[in-house]
Amino acid sequence: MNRNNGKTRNRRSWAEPYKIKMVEPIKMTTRPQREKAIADAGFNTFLLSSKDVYIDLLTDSGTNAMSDNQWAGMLLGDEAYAGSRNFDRLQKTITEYYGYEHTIPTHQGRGAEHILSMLTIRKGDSIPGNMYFTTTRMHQELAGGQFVDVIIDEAHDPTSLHPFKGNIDLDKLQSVIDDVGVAHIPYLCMHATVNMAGGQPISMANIRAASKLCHNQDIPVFLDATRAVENAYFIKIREEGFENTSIEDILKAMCSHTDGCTVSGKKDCLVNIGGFLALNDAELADRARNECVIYEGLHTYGGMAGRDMEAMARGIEESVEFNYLHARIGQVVYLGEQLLEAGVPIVEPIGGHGIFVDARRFLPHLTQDQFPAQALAAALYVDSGVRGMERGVVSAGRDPNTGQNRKSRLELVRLTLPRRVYTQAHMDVTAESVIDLFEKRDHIRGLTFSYEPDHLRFFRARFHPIGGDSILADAPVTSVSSTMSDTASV
Ligand code: PLI
Repeated sequence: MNRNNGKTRNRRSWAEPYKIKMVEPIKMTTRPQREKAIADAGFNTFLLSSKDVYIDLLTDSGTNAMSDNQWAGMLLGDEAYAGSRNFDRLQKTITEYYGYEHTIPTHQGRGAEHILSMLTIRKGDSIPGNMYFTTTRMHQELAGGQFVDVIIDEAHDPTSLHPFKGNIDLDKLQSVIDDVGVAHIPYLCMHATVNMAGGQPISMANIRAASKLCHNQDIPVFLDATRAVENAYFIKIREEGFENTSIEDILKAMCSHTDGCTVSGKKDCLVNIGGFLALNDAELADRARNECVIYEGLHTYGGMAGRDMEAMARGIEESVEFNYLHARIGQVVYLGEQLLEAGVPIVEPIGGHGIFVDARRFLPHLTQDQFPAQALAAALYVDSGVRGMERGVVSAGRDPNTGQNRKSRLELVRLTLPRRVYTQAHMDVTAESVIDLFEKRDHIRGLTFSYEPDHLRFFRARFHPIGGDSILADAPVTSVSSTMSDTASV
């Protein structure tokens, strides 16, 4: 297969702009070992021990490989409790690349979400956004608010080929504002890229238009810039007028339309831990520093070591290099194209940080209350030791007001690619396993809960297969009708 990022088949291939200097051995397991491991883990891939995983595509969060330059920076950690030099360097780098004036460091992305939510949301508020993200919505709800989805309809359709499925529907946004009133909208929560939609980007035109709509009505806009660099890559290759603009300039232009951002540094910033809240408003930043010292750590480290901040600053500089991004997203495309060629249903267009297999179409014999995406992730692990993650009805959780399951329209298994970690051969092994499973898909059993935690249940829930003890049955499984009660779709 020619690795050409979905363009013409005749172009010459590219290769990663780095070479491997150090390796981490991984264990090969047998199928009986994996059958036992997944049963012990309650058929939840989050509960597997990493030592039992062959190719770990659970997440791209904190799983990045750092460069020699970043590791060298780790030795320059200034571990002073207050006023670390590495914080100054990080803050300058964030201002240079993202454009915001004030940086509040946090232990990871959800720390920034917590601070922003506490400072801006009052009980009864509504927060419109381009699709929910699990931790973001949790913090919005804990602060007394409620998330309202205003993403375009195409985002909920895995087959739609819209190039910017992360876009905000301006009519939906205006009607939320009209319904609840400006006073009850603390901010627009804008994600770039949109994780739960399949790593789908938002266009510059849409960022500009949605921000203008909000700013005209004095509503601030905060960007979840966790994967904004990857979003900038899509703007460069898909949006007219940006072909010749650097990733750096696109990123800064995206941020310039917003009032601040929350970032999990564990993704684009090419590190293993850390995050930040960045703001333009000096007064809000000051209040955020006050919260930071309570929940995260002093406002010049926020839960990160000095060495972590140095690595993050260097990672940000590396993250905007076009050739790196081309290889990173090209690897995702390489995996996705193999699956598409074999007829495996995945979310299209292929997104930025992973392949999202459409479990509804993959397992039509299972109803959503049998957790098809959870079941498929468990079956994939048993087949080959590849670990993916459910992004469907289990992740969507329950409505805090009614206690009913939120029936997500998307029912996906995410195969997320850590940055600079795996090779083309790992992608081949993954694709072969998914394709083999697709051929015996009617042998995959549904699941039922055996333990359901109160919050963010997908992390720690446990399940049991329906009609047997193993996730893969010896014979085809017959379909059963749905009984799950649900509220509004998410
Ligand atoms: O995992 P944190 O706390 O560093 O970041 C939370 C977070 C915020 N926004 C977005 C878009 C995320 O994707 C995100 C975390 N994502 C994880 C853990 C993931 O596996 O996708």
